[in-house]
Amino acid sequence: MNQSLINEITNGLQSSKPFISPKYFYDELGSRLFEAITLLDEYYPTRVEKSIMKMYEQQIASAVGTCDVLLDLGAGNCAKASELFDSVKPKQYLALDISRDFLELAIIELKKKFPHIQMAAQVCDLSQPLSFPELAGKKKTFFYPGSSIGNFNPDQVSSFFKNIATICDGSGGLLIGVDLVKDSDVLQKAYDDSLGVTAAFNLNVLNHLNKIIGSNFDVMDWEHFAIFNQEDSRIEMHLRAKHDVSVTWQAQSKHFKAGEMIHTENSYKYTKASFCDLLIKAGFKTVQTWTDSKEFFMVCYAKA
Ligand code: AVI
Repeated sequence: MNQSLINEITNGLQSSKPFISPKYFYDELGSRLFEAITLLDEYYPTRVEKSIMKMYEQQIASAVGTCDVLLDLGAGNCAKASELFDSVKPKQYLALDISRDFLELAIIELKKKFPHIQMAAQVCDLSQPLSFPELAGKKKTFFYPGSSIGNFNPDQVSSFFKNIATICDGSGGLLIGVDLVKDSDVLQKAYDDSLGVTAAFNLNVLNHLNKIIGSNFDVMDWEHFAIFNQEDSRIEMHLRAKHDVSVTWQAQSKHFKAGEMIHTENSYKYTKASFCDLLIKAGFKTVQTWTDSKEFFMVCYAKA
């Protein structure tokens, strides 16, 4: 067992406001449950982002131009980035993701379809600073779709954008999708769907922790809770104890009273202006934006 992971998770669970990092959602089952979420009617971001990418394909292609390296942040099954290959014409494709599960298989399949592109997969935690010294001097396009940026807090977003702008070093840029502020009912349903897929995704993090730290969480003791926090402009996901629960792991134990919660995820929702402002303040020179007709979601290209 990796002691630093155990310490990190222990700090979260033993905190006065217990939390689990959302990066622990993505074990094999978690990745599949997330894929299932993206197919739900209520979970509009994936569908709407896809429609924006399709509707403005030409404009986006001419804004982004071609590049030497396409860096796919949070690549998953690599399907979204592969749609860009024809327009961006990368010589090299680097797929990064926290979970190895889909990544390597997806790359093997993609290599068959695009043998002229040099491809590599790298497991990577995007909450840590990125560095690609081996790519210095190459024109880089970073691709970060799906509003995964919403799972960072605003301070982390600023550092993340500065990190990318610095790596770009005056050429290339960042093509990114972000979910926008909207009616709280629509948001609420997207994170508390009628089939309970999001509930299963949220609860599964406890099974994943049991494997990582040897804890004895029982998902039957917990329930999914999602709420839109207007003030902080974010959906919060929590796990709420259905009754008093005691959990033990390693040499640790924690008692949760009935109703006590573990915070598992924030999903920030931005306005068009606030998001562009963050990109410009981080050092990008210009930002072009595309949205759907209801302004539910936005795709941006920030030029370095
Ligand atoms: C991965 N990320 C952008 C999703 C989101 O919408 O914040 C994760 C998710 N959580 C619940 N449903 C989907």
